[in-house]
Amino acid sequence: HNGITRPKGYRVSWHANPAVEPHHFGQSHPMKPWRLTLTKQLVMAYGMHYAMDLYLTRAATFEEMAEFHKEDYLEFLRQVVPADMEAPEQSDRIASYNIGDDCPIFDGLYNYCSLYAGGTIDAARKLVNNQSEIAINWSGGLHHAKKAEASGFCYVNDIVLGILQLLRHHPRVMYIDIDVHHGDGVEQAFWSTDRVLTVSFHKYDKDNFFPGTGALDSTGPAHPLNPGAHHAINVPLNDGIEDADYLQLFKEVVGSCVETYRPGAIVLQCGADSLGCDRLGCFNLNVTGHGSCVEYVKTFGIPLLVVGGGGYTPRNVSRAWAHETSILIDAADKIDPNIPETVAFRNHFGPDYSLFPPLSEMRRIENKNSKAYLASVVAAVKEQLRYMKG
Ligand code: ZLM
Ligand code: CA
Ligand code: ZN
Repeated sequence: HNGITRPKGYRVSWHANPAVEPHHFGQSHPMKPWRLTLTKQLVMAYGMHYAMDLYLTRAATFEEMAEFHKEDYLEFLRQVVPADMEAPEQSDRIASYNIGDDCPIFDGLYNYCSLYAGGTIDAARKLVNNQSEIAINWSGGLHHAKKAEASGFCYVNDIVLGILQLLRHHPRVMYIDIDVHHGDGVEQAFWSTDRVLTVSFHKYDKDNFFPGTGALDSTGPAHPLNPGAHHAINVPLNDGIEDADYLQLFKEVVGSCVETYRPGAIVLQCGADSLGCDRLGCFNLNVTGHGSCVEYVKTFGIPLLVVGGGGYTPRNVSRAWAHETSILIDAADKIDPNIPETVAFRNHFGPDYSLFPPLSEMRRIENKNSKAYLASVVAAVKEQLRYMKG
């Protein structure tokens, strides 16, 4: 075959179930599971699947999801149907679980949630069992879901479930989140423990950008005797940040965190809504800039669980996640930047048919992050890490 062979490098496992892809959130809802189909088509057209162990993931069981979520909430997700949205006797429960326009009830909802959660749980177990060094589940990364509440297109928090698996073997796990939104659900789940260090980079505007949390001084529980104190790191950003500044910031923050915290495993959420031209995002990152963050995390050589997340311009989401897959298998230099003639749905990648279109120039949003501001954020994080060391 003409695929990519991987003489050395890490063992990489790919965890997916195509049954996730046809689920539909409803007309004109920004979240499109179909972007996973597009990603897989790109990965396969480049032959990257030859360089990974491929696993068809199973649905997470009710009991597995109940390791984080409340049973009554999971029971609700399991039995609710779209028609219940109009049933008055259900309206209290629907409201209490935060079902609505962002998180609608659609056909197969429970199946969708259990499939993407099963993928992340399986991926974490592969790492723990030493059967893989880098495990990828692009259908996961749904960082807003709470114990008993849906939020921001997320119903079940697969990341929390994956981290709980990793914590069975690793004393410390680091979570890194490059989605344009704050990783609030993961932060909240591990707020009171020092066994997980959460680090989120995000657009922050308390009143005008979802979810409104993740300020620089939101660093963990206020009480110094709470073990979680100082173990939440937030990197709030303004509109329009670009590759070079983002990467420098990312390296300084993540590098210092890894050095200080010495995690046994890393979970990296690669939300692609931080790319330029995203339907919901407001940053100016290119596919290469986003990918450089993944490449940097890989250099630590620490067992790595990679998940997806947001990303609302499907052609760019698939470009980014295909490029990042190539980085993880050490094949980025063997990838033709011109998208292969053979790829399915090739029309989506026109008119440039490039893996690296100039996203930062196509809808440039004014960069509101001064060098001085970014330097002050780095200084604050380094100060926080001094406290963390105790
Ligand atoms: N309205 N339809 C990121 C999650 C972001 C909360 C404002 C709902 C939308 C958005 C839904 C078709 C991740 C909010 C929004 C309209 C209250 C958000 C359905 C357009 C549509 O056209 C839409 C009827 C919808 C939702 C835009 N929602 C944009 N931004 C955020 C949630 C998830 O990327 O971080 C991880 C996967 N919600 O701003 C409102 C305040 C509900
Ligand atoms: Ca984030
Ligand atoms: Zn997002």
